[in-house]
Order: sequence, then C-alpha cells, then structure tokens
Amino acid sequence: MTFKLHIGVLAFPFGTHAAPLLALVRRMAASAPHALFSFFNSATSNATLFNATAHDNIRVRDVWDGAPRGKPFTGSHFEAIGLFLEASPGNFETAIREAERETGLEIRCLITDAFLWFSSDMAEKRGVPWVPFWTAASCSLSSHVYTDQIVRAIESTETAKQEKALSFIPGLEMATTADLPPEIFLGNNASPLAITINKMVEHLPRSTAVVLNSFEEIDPIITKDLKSKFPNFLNVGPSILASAAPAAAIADETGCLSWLGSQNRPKSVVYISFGTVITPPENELAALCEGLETCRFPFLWSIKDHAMKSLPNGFVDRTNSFGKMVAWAPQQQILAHESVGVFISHCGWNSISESIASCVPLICRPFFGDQKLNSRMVQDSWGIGVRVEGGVFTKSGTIQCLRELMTTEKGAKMRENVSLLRKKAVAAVDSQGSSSKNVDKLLEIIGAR
Ligand code: U2F
Repeated sequence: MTFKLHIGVLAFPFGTHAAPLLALVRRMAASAPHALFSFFNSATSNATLFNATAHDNIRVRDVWDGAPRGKPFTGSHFEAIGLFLEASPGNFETAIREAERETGLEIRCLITDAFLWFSSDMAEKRGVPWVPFWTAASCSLSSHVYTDQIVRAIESTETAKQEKALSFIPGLEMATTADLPPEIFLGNNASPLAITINKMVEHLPRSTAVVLNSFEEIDPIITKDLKSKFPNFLNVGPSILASAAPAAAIADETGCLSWLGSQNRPKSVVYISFGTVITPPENELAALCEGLETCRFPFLWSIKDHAMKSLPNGFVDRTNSFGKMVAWAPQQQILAHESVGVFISHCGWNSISESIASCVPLICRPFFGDQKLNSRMVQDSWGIGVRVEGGVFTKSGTIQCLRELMTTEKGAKMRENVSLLRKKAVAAVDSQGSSSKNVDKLLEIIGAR
C-alpha cells in the first residue's frame, strides 16, 4: 500500500490518556486508508494498548520515557511524569525522524495529547497543522481556558483562600474555585505537570483544531462558548461508544463477570474503583469499609495490591459472603453488567464516560486534576450522582450516599438522568451525530479526506 499522507500522533503515556487518543486514531485510520498514522508513545504504555490486532495504517512507535536506562524505575507516578517531560520533545523528535526515514514520508500533521504543548512548536517548524487532543471533558478544558480570569477573580477576593463562584464562566455557574484543577494556580513550587498545563493554555490558540473525548450535547453552553474561542472545537466522543471495532470478548480471568452473574438482583451491586493512579488514604479506606459493612450491599472492588494491606483487620473475611476484591477489573464490562447499581469513583473522565455509557449513577470521591470539577458536573449539572459529604469518605457520609442511590426516589431519578444522557451520547456517535460529523470535519481539516 502506498500512503499519500503521514500523520504523527503523540501520546501522553500516563493515567488513561493514550487509550482514548488511540481510539480516535483507529476511527480516523478506518476512514482514511490512504493515510499512515505513526503512534508515538512510551514502550510501557504501547505494550498495554496494542495487542495482536493488525492495523494496516497505524504504526506503533516507542519513545524514550525519560527514566534512567538500564535499571527498573521505582519512583512515583508524578516523578515518572516529570522525567518524561524533561526528556520531551527530544524523545519525540528522535522517534519522528526515524519514522520519516523508514517510511520515506514526511509527517504532514501532528495530532497530540493537549498536554504536549511543545508539539505546537514542532508543528510550526514543519509548517503543518497542530491538533491537540483533550482526553477529558469540556468543563475542565474550559476552566483552563479561563485561567487568567479565574486568577484575577481570586486576586479580587478578600482572602486568596475564599471560595468564589465561577459565575463568569459560561456553563460553570454552579461550580466554585474549590472545584478547580489545582494546576490552574501556579505557585512557587509548581509541579512539572502544572507548568505543562499552563503552557498548554498559552499554546492552544495556535492549534488548527481542538479535539475532545466528549460530546457536544452533554455541555451545550460550554460547547457554544468554546466554539467561539477556537476556529475548530471538535467533540468526537465518547470513545467508549464510538469504537470502530466491536469490543473483543474478555476471558474473565478474575471471575468478576461470573461473580456478577451469580448475583440475584439487577442493579444491586456497588462497583468501586479509583482509576489507574489514585489510592485513597488509609483513614478513608477504613471509613469506606465501615460504610460497606454497615450497608451490606454486594460490592465489587478494584483495589490495588498495596491498598489491600491498609484495610481494617478482618474486613476481607467479614465481607467475603457479599464482597469481591480484585487488583484489576474489566471495568467496562462490569459497568455494562445488569447487576451493577452504582459506581463509587474518583471521577476520572474515562470512568465517568463508561458509567454514562452503561447508565450507572456515581458516588464521587474526587482527588486531583479535573476530578473535582467532573464531580461537580456529575452532581449539579448532569444530576447523575452525588459527591461524598465534605469531599472525603466518612462512615456516615458513605452510608448516606449508598442508601440514597440504591434505595430512594432521588437515586432512581439519577438513574433516569444517566439513561437520558446515554441516549444523547449514543446519538452523538451515530453516523449522522455531532461527534461523527466532527471526526469527518477533522479528517477534512488535516487533508485526509
Ligand atoms: C487520568 O485518569 P485515570 O486513569 O486515573 O482514570 P479514568 O480516566 O477514570 O480511567 C481509568 C480507566 O482504567 C480502566 C477504566 C478506565 O478506562 O475502565 N480500569 C479498568 O479497566 N480496570 C480497573 O480495575 C480500573 C480501571 C486522570 F487521573 C483523570 O483525572 C483524567 O480525567 C483522565 C483522563 O484525562 O486521566
């Protein structure tokens, strides 16, 4: 096959960033068989994303993750991000040169995780379009776009710590400064990630199109506002519902699906997961355990091995008859199972999208980044869940949320709301839906049509 166009895709190999980007690339690659997509990502992240499935026009390219070579990296998630960002853009430049040499095709467009702001300079030098991809929701992107106004609004309050309503941001009127991603506020000891996100905000106006893994209908006011700020503001998700290929059957190695199948009542199980990065502190794990033990709803918990050691003595034995805990769970299939009634989540955007895709309401305990704002939207804009009282797990707060969602009219209403939102999401990825049209537009913009 002779390719007419070579597109470079640059992934951010942390959290769940690379998977939705790859999902978009797969959809684009299927619609543009004459275009070659080179997917640049760390070897570790690539290994989790790519299986034996052949992709005629997607080439997997490993880039150096910045960790010292020759010995296993044992630092934290955030240290790993720091090392990766230090190695960038050199690591990407090297891999791109190699890909161009091997294929004999110059890269004519860069589609990159929005965090990788430096790719706007790379694109400019090459005279090609830069298309940043925001892996999360439009609410968090909007909060970053409004960084300057937010900082000014806070400076005008009597004390910097005072909570202030975000009434000046269209679609975020119900949120406050306490919900914002902390990266907006660059203190003296700003983390590499915070600096990166602020750089992203500076560079976004230089993009040819801004692409998001969300759908317009979930946040129409924010969408309208951001459309007025960027020449092409394209929601193309949610990737979970838009996937080009049907999901492969999974082996159920951990027995989660058969365990769910053995539950007698639909919507009776509490599913718990805090994503790929977070483990709640020990005191909150204890409070969550106490809440689960008191309520005695069947629960399925994806819990990292190291967190298991922090659980209260005897908890596992005492809850054996109604609880199951695994180190990693097939989350999408679990949420889609009829036995699942509620999702206790950290509110990462992929988890929320998957919950919407399966009509499961949420109990939110957000931790960092976009999670607090996402949880605000879940509760006060979309009405598909609640935040735990005070923002942290307490025994009484956990019990209150569980009972509210599992047994009351209010819970039933949230279930109804999430079903309505799912309908909108399904319509958006339908062939004539807004997200599908936006993918077509993106293909046109980058010359792949
Ligand atoms: C970062 O998100 P995380 O990776 O921490 O969390 P999610 O966006 O919710 O994605 C978790 C994914 O991992 C899957 C789950 C999601 O697709 O189905 N998973 C699983 O399959 N099995 C398990 O046992 C546990 C998880 C960041 F922290 C968030 O704030 C951002 O919103 C997000 C996107 O930018 O990236």
